This record gives sequence, C-alpha cells and structure tokens, in this order.
Amino acid sequence: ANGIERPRDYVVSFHYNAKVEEHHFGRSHPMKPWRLQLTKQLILSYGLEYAMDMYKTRMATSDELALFHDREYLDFLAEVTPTNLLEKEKAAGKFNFGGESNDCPAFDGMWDYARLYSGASIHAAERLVNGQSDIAINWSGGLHHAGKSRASGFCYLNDIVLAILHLLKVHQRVLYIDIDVHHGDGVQDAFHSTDRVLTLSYHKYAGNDFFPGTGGVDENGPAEPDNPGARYSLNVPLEDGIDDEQYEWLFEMITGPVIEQYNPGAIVLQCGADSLGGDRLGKFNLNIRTHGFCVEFVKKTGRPLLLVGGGGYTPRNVARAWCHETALCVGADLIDELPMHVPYRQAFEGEANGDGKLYPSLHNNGVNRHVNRNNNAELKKLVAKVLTNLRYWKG
Ligand code: ZL4
Ligand code: CA
Ligand code: ZN
Repeated sequence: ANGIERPRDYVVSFHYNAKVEEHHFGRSHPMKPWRLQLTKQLILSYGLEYAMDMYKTRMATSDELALFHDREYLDFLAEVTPTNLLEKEKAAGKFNFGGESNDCPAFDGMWDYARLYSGASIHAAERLVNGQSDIAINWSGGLHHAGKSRASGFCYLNDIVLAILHLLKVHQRVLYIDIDVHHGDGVQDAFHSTDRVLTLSYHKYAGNDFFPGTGGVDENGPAEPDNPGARYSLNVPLEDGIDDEQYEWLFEMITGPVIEQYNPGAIVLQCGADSLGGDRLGKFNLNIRTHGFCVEFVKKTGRPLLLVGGGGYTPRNVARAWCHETALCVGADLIDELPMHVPYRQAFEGEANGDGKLYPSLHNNGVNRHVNRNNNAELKKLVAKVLTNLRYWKG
C-alpha cells in the first residue's frame, strides 16, 4: 500500500449498459430512461467508478427470461410494435398492454430496453452468487410490477424476480425490501407461496386511489393452511407526507427485527426514488439522506446485497439519490457542492432545482410539500401489526 490506496471494506460492482438511456416511453410519459444518464454522470463526476468494478452488461436471453416469464408473453413482447399493436388487440388485452391507461406503451425499442435492464440485474445477481461482489448495483432495474405474463405500471419484465431466482440457487432465504412509493406487487405475487423469499414493501396505500391498490397491512400471503408462504409477505402501508424522522424510525423498527429473525443469506433492496419529496408521482416528503439511510442500514448487516432502482420521476433527484447511495456502498463521503464539470449541471441549478447541491432540501421551502397525514401513534400500531407476523415463523 502506498498510503493513498486503502483496502476496500466491501467489493462493490456496478452493472449497466448505457443503451438503456436512449429509450423513450413516449411524449410526456413520466418514466424517463434518460434519468439514468444523469445518474451515471453524477457518479462519474464524483469519481466513484474508481471504487467499484464496472461491468457493461448484455441483454438477457429468452431462456433466462423464461425462468419466470411465460414464453407466450415473451414472444408477444418481442413482436409487438407501435404499428402492429392494434392488430394484436386480443393478446394486448391479455398481457395488459397499451389500452386507455398507456402506462405500458408499445414503444420502439421496448423489447431491447426490457432485456437490457433485466440482463443487468441477472448479471449483478450472478456476481453475488459467485462471491465476486459483496454489493452489486443496477440502477436501471427494479421494475417490481411486472407479472409472469403481464406488463404493469411501466414494467415489462420483472428483473427483480429473475435476480432472486438466481440468488436462491445458493441461499436458502432471500429478503426483498422495497422503498419505492408504490407497492412491490409483482415480486410479492411471484413468491407468495414460498417461505424462502420474504417480501417487505413500504409504500403509500389508499386502496383504489393509488396504484396498484394492493399492499394493505393484512396482506401477508394466501392464508391457506398448507401455504408455506403465508406470513412471508409484509406490507407497510403509509399515508401522504411521511417525514424523515418517521420513516427512519419505521424502517429501523421493522427491518431490524425482520433481518435478525429471518436471517436471510442475501438481500435485494429496491431503491425506487419516487419516495423522495418533490417527486412528480410520489406523495412522501423524504430527503436524500433518509432514502440513503435505508441503504446504509441494510448494508451494515453485512449480507450479500443487490441494489436496484425502480420508480423516480423527478430526474435530478433520482440522480442525486442513486449517486449518494452508490457512495454509501463504497464508503465515500461526497461534498455537497456538485462538481463544476458535471454535464447538464444546469439541470441541478437554480433555487427550484436544488441550487447546484447534492443534498438540497426536497421540502422546497414548503411549496411542494405534502401535508403529513401520518401520526406517530398510528405508526406505532402499524409496526406492532406488521411484526405480529414474525411470531408465526417457524425455526
Ligand atoms: C402516464 O402523461 O394509476 C402515461 C401515466 C402516459 C402520456 C399521455 C397519455 C395520457 C401519469 C401516468 C393518459 C394518461 C393516463 N402519459 C394515466 C390507473 C391509471 C390509468 C392511466 O414506480 N392514467 C393507472 C402507474 C400509475 C395508474 C404507476 C409506478 C411504477 C413504479 C416502478 C407506476 N397508473 C391512472 C393514470 C402520461 C402519464 C401520466 C401515471 N400512471 C401515474 N401513475 C400511474 O412503481 C417503476
Ligand atoms: Ca414500496
Ligand atoms: Zn414507484
């Protein structure tokens, strides 16, 4: 050692293919893959690539995808285009495509886009399985709503389920944690009948008034007597406007005992950045350091960790959060003033955009702030209710 380099406490790998950035869901669609370009540029501007193993990932193959998805659905994804969608009306309906909502449009390059983000999560999981990485990161993944034969909520392929299937080859138990503002329904459904995957989602819940409408506190896996997966789905439904202090308290109070008692061999953390204050679709008031608190908390348990992205609809803040969380993984402290040479630095400048800082207050001086409808007494009861499930776990 020359005194400059120091041994890394964790081997961190970054899995990415920049082609994913070039895709467009269509005019004014909230999901903007170019937020990943902004994220990557912040990460490079702080020099974090020197503290990680950087991998350029390939597209997932159909055989890899068929480990979870239906062949018929995959064939449809491969064939559908904006022009032939109408001819495929029947299949489109069956696979929850296009339609009124336009949540999951058949855009040009969609099949490549979905295979790219899935390939990155699969590759990241393989690195963890082989013991080559302690923490593997794929910010282009985290598309938690996709089903076996169903697109949903901007998600076409479920890269998280595919990654967990790889982790299950060597780990008896995998814990999935989801801090996206939406419920992680696709991952929960995929593993509802096994106790080898525990799913834990924190989200806004308002029944049919907030997508996807599932994730009530009593939704803990089908309660059939012979279902080993019963009690292995945990949900933390929240009201609008939750603040930093409440969220950190809640996350620690629930995730702590869950990790201790479930004792997973590996953890997957979906870091959807739409739980931040000022998000275009989200309803919470979290700041970047609180979002990162969840990453740090899980990292400290020392288990193999897969970090994936997810939602996040105010691109400059998505980039800030995921850059900060990349730094937490490698153990770097970043200065608050963004480097002068960040490309598109204007996107981060000005009072409304965070004043050229990495950690601006996302409360926006009260302007875009959601009224906090969570009270501490209710949150206490919620914690008790969620933790009741742990008493039914065997072993
Ligand atoms: C849009 O402006 O709540 C899609 C979606 C497209 C472009 C123009 C089309 C106009 C907001 C959302 C039609 C818009 C109709 N365009 C939107 C019940 C809904 C039906 C669709 O973060 N309308 C459906 C999905 C959610 C619904 C959230 C979160 C993903 C994740 C992981 C998925 N769907 C009501 C909304 C627009 C659009 C503007 C939109 N869709 C906002 N919320 C939804 O968890 C990545
Ligand atoms: Ca969630
Ligand atoms: Zn979301």
